[in-house]
Amino acid sequence: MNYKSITCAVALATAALTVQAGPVLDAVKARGQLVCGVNTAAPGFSSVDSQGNWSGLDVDTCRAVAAAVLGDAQKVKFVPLSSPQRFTALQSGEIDMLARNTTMTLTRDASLGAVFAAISYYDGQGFIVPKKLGVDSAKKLNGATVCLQAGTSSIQAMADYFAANKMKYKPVMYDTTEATQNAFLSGRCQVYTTDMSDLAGARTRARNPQDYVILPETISKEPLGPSVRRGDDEWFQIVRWSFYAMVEAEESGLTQANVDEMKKTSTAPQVMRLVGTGDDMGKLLGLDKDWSYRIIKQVGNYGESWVKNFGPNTKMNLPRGLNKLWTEGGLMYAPPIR
Ligand SMILES: N[C@@H](CCC(=O)N[C@@H](CS)C(=O)NCC(=O)O)C(=O)O
Repeated sequence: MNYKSITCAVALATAALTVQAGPVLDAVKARGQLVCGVNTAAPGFSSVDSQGNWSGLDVDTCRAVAAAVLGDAQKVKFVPLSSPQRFTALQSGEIDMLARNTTMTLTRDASLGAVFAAISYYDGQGFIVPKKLGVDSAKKLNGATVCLQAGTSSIQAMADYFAANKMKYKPVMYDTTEATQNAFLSGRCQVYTTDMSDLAGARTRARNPQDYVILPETISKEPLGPSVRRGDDEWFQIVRWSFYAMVEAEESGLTQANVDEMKKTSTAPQVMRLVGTGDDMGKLLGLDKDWSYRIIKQVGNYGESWVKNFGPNTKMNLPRGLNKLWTEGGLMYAPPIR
């Protein structure tokens, strides 16, 4: 046997292994509910209305996992977490997964007991300033007083950018978004810096949004995505592929509205795997054959969720930009479900 055929034999043997359910999957099934850590209020990612209904892209990521695992996207308990609380909640077992506009960085992925399962939103950090400050570029912020939120990746990105550009600033730190934004909107600092997606939300909170301007520079990469606790590979796979199923559904033209029809009629292998009529992908994840069909039916594809939460009919009204599919010039790309 040459080296290549040995490698193939090993790969086949591995594929034939029976899948063990991880402890988190067992616990979620026994509880009949997924516990998901989300933002207290980040328009587009997660927010709750006066009836207690949650919505947002992160909320949909949690719902996709519940649909895959429990058969019902509604079986989620949302635990609102502030920036400084989020990783402790994951480490302690208070939540099964974290989907809270959280940036994947090497430090977080390697040292906080968390592991990132996917990137669900490509963001970047920016600045908002009052128009009357008369500044049109981040390069003109030398000496500014800057509002920042504790426990966020914004602090390091800010320090890096100012150091690289040989500028100084005075940081003013708050624990919650509300306190940070209020401080900025009431003039206690001249600049507020955070993810571009958050800046859009912050401006909507101003009494006169037109009095504020978001500066053109994006100073960092902020790839946001769901994470799970270290040590349960099976659970990691479930969260990762539940999200990818939403992206693959968009690539394959599957929507909430057409998925039933496609389940009945499609003969395309890629579509058939996703709607549960082709090769069984679920059993490799410890799930049933309809896991991804339910995600599409109950939650929708990635693009549907994006447009519902950030699109032109929302107060966020953000350009899809890097979050377009790779086939349309963006970065959103799901490894194949086959
Ligand atoms: N993506 C960044 C920032 C995420 C973040 O926490 N942003 C703040 C600023 S808007 C936020 O969402 N705060 C909400 C809260 O603490 O309730 C990170 O992962 O650190």
